[in-house]
Amino acid sequence: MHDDALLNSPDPAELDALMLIIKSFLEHLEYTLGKDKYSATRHDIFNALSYAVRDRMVERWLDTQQAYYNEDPKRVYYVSMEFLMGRTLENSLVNLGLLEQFREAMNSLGYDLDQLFDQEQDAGLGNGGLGRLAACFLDSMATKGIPGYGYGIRYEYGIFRQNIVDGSQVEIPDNWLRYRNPWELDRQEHLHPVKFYGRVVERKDAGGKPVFDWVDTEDVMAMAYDTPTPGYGTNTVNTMRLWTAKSTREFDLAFFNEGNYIRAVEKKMVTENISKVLYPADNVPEGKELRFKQEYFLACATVYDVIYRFRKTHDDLRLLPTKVAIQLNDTHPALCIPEMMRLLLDHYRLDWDTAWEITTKTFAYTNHTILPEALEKWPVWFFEHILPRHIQIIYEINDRFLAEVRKRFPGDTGKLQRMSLIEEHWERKVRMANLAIVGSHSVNGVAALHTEILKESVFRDFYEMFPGRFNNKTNGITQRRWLKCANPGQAALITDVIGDGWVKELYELTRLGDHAADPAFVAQWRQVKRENKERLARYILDHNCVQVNVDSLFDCQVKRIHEYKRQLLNVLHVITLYNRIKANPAGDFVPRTVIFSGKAAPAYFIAKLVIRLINAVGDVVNNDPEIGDRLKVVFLANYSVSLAERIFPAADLSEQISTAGTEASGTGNMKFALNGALTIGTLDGANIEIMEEVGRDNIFIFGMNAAEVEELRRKGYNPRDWYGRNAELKKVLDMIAEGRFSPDNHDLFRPIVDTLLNQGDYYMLLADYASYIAAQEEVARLYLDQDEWARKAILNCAGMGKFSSDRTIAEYAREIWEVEPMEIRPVLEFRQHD
Ligand code: IMP
Ligand code: B1N
Repeated sequence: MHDDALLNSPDPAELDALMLIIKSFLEHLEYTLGKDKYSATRHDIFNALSYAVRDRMVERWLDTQQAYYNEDPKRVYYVSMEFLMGRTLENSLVNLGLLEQFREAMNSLGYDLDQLFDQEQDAGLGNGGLGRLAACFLDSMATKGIPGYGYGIRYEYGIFRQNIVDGSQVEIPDNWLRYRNPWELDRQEHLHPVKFYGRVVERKDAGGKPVFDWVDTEDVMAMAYDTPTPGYGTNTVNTMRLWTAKSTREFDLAFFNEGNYIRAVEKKMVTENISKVLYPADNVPEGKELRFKQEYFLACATVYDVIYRFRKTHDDLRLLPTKVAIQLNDTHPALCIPEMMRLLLDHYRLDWDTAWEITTKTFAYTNHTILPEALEKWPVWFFEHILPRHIQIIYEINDRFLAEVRKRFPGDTGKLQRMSLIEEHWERKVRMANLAIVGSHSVNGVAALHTEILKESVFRDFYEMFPGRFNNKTNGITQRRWLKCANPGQAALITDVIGDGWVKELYELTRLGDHAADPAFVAQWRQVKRENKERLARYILDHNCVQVNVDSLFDCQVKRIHEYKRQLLNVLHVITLYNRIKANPAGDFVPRTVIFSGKAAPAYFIAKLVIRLINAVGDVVNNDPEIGDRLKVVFLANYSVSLAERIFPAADLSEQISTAGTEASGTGNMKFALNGALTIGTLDGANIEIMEEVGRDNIFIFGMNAAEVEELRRKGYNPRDWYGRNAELKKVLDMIAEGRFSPDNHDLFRPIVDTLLNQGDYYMLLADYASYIAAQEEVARLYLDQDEWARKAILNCAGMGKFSSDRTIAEYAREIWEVEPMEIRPVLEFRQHD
């Protein structure tokens, strides 16, 4: 042990606190994990430390939950198929205000806290923005003192790990629970049955009213695991409750009694498969039966739990909406709506109108996408087969709803067809968005433009019918994780000049604006960015064996690989730069390192081919001696929350180049700007609001806006016109098509060029190409003036106040949930650690 630091500590109270931390850590190492200093692995050290931290969190957690029980405030349930939490240790220490104490305690034992942070596996129970938004919201709800819960599924396998083999994505299962998850507590007593299959039997009750019994079902149990989610600088610690599937005892008995032991065990495994794996598709729905069962599994267990908790202190279910708000994170948990109706009707025997009023007043729905292919629709036969009672309820909702539509818009059969919850094609389907809109009192988009598009086009009929239901809640991110933890250098520099108020109130950053013209501050800012770039450069060397120039412009596009996000447009620019250097090898070029990272859905052929193309272009460019360090292209494997935390702080340029009108909001755009990157982007999603906040002069906007995209599509877009008219563009596409980047297989990248030239270039890369290239030239020009670049970067950071998820959550709380923040006072009994 190296406890000199301890012995030197002047303050006896401080010393006591450190001793308690050390004691707690050592006790967990010995008693919880059964290890001594000879047998402990680094992972054991990480786990023992995490348990010591969790203990301190649990005290405030119990206080918080007890206070909720005693004071009975209105609670919010954020229901989501995804929670992309990433790592927990550092964020918890920061939120609890214990980072420095723990650093010192671990130091005195000879451990470097930052190295221990790197031991932690990401909790990757999400695909991308939608899942990470849910995680940021939990942080902000606790920080704001909102009585909130996250409800989701405890997938045994999170988002796959991505390896790059010969330039291609290879998916590796993410067995994240293998080394235990120290943050969760299993709640064996919270075990709810979830029914599937079977049939509905109608009978009459004593009063002659019809009763619907759902019988002969196959039941699965949902068991709860709770993870405490602490707020920053408050005593509030909320709960994330994730469900895992367990077979029932009746199930076990029935099957094991058949005498075929192996078959019984097999059946048991199939049942428990429900929570086995996260579906890895982002912005495309997965029409699989297992996914449908997952969605109902979450809905059923959650609604049961919500009502159970409400009924601990209330009898009258009509009061539910005064005590409960349920926010649906897209339509994935929308089966909560018919499930709530089923319980109220069949179990609590309320009449339809009462049940419907309770339901619609309780639910609110957030839409996250306007890509038509991403709107969920489940075949009616899935319902008939798996949820026979729910389809009856959905038909009834639909009949009553369509009757209302008929009354409001007589004779408009087109409208009836468009608004029906049922799509009548050769395969009848339930439109989950229509169900969610009809069953909620609030429908929100996630950025101003996105909400306008919902109102004017995607859900236009619904907006006409229920104008008051639609509202916007522009996304945000938590500055605790995305600045304070991820970028300690920049965070400390900011705190030096404006204090640390920004950690709780991000609008404080406005005051940075006064320092943007201070040469000393600018110099420090540049120094911090440089150190972050050096750190990322080391990572790139270690993982990609590419030496990058730290003085080059770090040009980053990190996000899921999707055609609408247009990574391919970025590649076209890279090849253009390559050609320009080759054509003029002695010319002056602003050196760039173009960094890509992101996963493709395993079945998304073109997205995977784009990954191959990026790597193939990298092979050519990076190994061309004539190019030198003026251009490098790297693809960082396995984009994840923890890799994102390394990339954002090191970025100079943030690529937000989706076709206008396709990216609902984006949140990576906010993370980059907060970390002092300038944005090159289209007028899409939250980019527009970022521009409004940082000023038109401090962002590189290019390309068509959403109206122009629509207009061009209406007029008829022919990508070949653009190809023919722009020699540089033509050359780039010809190179890809002719196999310049695939010498061993000339046709390898043909399909990519085909999507552009022969399949209509749906996302209009060719139409935006020239404008993009021009904007990139402006970027390069500005980068020549490093001080001016830094000044604009500072102004970007200063303008990020609006994009805290604290602001977003405050708006949800006030305008949708009608919940009040509640202060948690510590209860001092039974305390071990204070
Ligand atoms: P939960 O919301 O059902 O998970 O309960 C959370 C907390 O509410 C518990 O940890 C207790 O502090 C409190 N609580 C729940 N039920 C009771 C009760 O019957 N009496 C007193 N406190 C309760
Ligand atoms: O949600 C984010 C937004 O910032 C992004 O713009 C948006 O693309 C993203 C089906 C989705 N929309 N839809 C999904 C994810 C998984 C899935 O199975 C759809 N993700 C988004 C947060 O608002």
